[in-house]
Amino acid sequence: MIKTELCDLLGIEYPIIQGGMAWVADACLAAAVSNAGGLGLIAGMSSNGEQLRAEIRKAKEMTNKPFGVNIMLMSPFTDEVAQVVIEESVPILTTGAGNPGKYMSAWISAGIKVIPVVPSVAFAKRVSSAGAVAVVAEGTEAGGHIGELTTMVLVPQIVDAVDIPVIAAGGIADGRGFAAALMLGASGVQVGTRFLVASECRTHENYKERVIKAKDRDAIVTGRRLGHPVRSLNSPFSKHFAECEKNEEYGIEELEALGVGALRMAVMDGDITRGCFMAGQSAALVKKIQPCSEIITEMTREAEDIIRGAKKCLV
Ligand code: TUI
Repeated sequence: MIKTELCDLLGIEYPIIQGGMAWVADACLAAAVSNAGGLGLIAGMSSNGEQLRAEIRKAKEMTNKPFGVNIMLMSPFTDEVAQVVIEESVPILTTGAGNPGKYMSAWISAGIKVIPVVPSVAFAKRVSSAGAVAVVAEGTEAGGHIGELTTMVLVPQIVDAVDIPVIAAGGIADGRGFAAALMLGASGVQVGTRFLVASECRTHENYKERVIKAKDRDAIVTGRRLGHPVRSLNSPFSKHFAECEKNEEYGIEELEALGVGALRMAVMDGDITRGCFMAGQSAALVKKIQPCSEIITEMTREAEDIIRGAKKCLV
């Protein structure tokens, strides 16, 4: 059995947390992951305060287990969702795509456990000093908005730099990645891409099919010129975006406008031409649609077997 300090900290059975994927991570997915013994998360990104409140209340109806909310700090609704999570007594928050500093003391005073996603050692130290209970060290293999360092080098450096549990993210989609993350010193893993194809996940069937068919080099990065690189699957949208990005005639605002709504069109409508299918490099490791409980138990069983078998390397 795999049990780490993260299990006690968050009140979960398996040290696996689900990525708070914008438009994707709703109450149904979060409750399914939490009911399966991991930590489910609702994405605050895609909703305003009242929509998020409704989603939180729905999740409370669907599970008695702990679940959390991810707050995407580039969202125009950040101030209101930051307040709603306090009013709704959400026990755990992850944050992404920015510095949660200005909200930390209010969340901590409300008894919320805050777990920022961090792309660097310096930022991990900063949020740890500000009262984070753990960090998600997210490597550039991840889907969506990403940093520059790989999971392999980022995780051990952050483990060395902070005294709080480190959750590894980016490129982890099976028991091998899970076991490797624990060997790097992580206390748990965050999994996004594999949950994109969970049976309980709302992503359109075209999106699930794109993830399942993805090959090793299909998850590409665009948006570097905008200062917020995004990893998504090769698609007519991503090709067009990449071409416009190279073309100096396109200004920053025009490029920003190109991306608006593209993720929603992929998730909700399965729009193959206009949609942006965010996914990590681990898409190539994702083979089939499965319930969240099966994903979690399979990853855990594989990791346990690998860790037990690792003794064969010792002579
Ligand atoms: O946030 C994510 N991944 C996301 S958010 C998202 S929604 C979206 N994003 C961009 C365009 C359109 C829609 C899709 N995927 N992951 C967590 C994450 N946080 N990755 C990197 C960071 C990060 C980056 C810089 C965190 C902090 C930071 O700097 C803080 C500072 O002040 O130095």
